[in-house]
Amino acid sequence: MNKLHIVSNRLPFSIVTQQDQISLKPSVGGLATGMKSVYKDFEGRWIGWPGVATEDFSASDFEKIDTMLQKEGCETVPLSSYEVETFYEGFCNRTIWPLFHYFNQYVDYSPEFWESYVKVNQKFADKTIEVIDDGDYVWVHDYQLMLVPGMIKKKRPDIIIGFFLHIPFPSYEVFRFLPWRNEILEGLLGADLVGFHTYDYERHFLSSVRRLFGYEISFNRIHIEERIVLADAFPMGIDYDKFHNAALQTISKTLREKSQLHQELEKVFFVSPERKLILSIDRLDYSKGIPHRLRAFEKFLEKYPEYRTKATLVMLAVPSRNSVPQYQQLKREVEELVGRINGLYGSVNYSPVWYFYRSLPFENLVELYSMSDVALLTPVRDGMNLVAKEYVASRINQTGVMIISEMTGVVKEMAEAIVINPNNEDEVAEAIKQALEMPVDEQRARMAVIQNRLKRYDVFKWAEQFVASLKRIAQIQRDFISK
Ligand code: ADQ
Repeated sequence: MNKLHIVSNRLPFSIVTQQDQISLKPSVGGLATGMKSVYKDFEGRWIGWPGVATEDFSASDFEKIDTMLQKEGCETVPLSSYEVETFYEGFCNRTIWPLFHYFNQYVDYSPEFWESYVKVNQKFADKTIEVIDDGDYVWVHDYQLMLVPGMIKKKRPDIIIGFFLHIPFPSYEVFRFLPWRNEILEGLLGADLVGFHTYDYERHFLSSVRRLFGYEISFNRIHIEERIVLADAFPMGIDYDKFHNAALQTISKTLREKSQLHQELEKVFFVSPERKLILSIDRLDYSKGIPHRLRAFEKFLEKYPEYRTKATLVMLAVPSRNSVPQYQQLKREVEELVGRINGLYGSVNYSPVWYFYRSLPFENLVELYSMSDVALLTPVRDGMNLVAKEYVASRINQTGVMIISEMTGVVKEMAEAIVINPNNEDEVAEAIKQALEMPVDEQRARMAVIQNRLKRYDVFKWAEQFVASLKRIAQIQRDFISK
């Protein structure tokens, strides 16, 4: 049987140490969910970093971790703390992430970061090559590993490789800033299939390939000497049923079963039944447009005083990349804005913004999704945005309104939402009003269409279609060579 191996920066487990006991905690993220269905079926290995630096454990403990992961079908790529700093926090999060999200002013072009990126990508490629058998497939994920396809292809030209980028691929005018743009493209072109969330990102990629290398491109096929590379769009979905079923359960919970958060929220509604909840959930990242959202909400309260006391913004931000200065600065900015709005419009019985700087368990997340009248998501740039899809899946009675930024990948699947430009604070303020006043029939009509779409194309379908394309390209490649 031909196996399918997954390669991603992080393995689908995190390492937990409690009273000197080391254990593995499975990741519940979207990628892990989608991939579990394919890599188990194909009996492949998952190659990645366990999320801890080698120095954090003794050699024998690290060996223990390695053995535990092996049993779960994983192959470990160990990284030293220097590599974590220069590869992951460096080139990945201080060079590629800001550049690909159009934050050129934040990009750090240190050659030291690039050198580390090359070395670490080689480690991932070498580990993958060790486990490959003839006829296997490899699926590499995301911006941390863009050189890996090329590195594998160099040693194993016979292996069919897929690559999926989870963040935007920027327009050529932005991509060209990168001193190592040619090397990155060469790395990606080592894949036989390069996947993106949207057709726009695919187009940007093809345009960079054309301009930098001048390869012949017909439709979405790139002709490189004796091979073909296919670029295509695969919008990533979520585990729709998991969110939908959890939301169903939330509704039927008895008082005792409800979480503290749920009970607190119900108390608020009891005191003021007309109170509306507006929800926003993201990692605390400058690409998510969090200050834009807060300023727009402030404008909304300023312009429509009748909503002071009647509308609360529940804002969840998951701590992220704390070691990068721009993230620390963003955290301060968000705290100041929250403080300002609550100071201006708050009272003993009313906090305009409830701000939680933490990760919440799945159960609480679903409770919030199902209790919120509006989801307000304002990224200034976002590859897809799965939160938007999770909110939709959790709306059992099909009420609820989605306000979504036009700068996200998900907007392509949500034409029925209220679409805004996050830089236009007046427009966002008006959108909040429109959402809060939208008749229930209209909410249901819009939500039903989005739900049907997302239900059909869930994370399992996404993975299945990518793998099906990978198999098709294997055939195309063979036909092309035999011509
Ligand atoms: P992210 O930038 O992390 O992903 P997103 O797609 O929104 O963004 O996924 C975030 C995930 O974290 C969601 O599943 C959400 O439920 C969870 N989450 C957020 N806040 C949480 C909280 N407070 N507590 C618990 N869980 C929380 C990157 C790209 C995206 C792309 C995905 C997938 O930046 O554009 O959609 O990969 O490809």
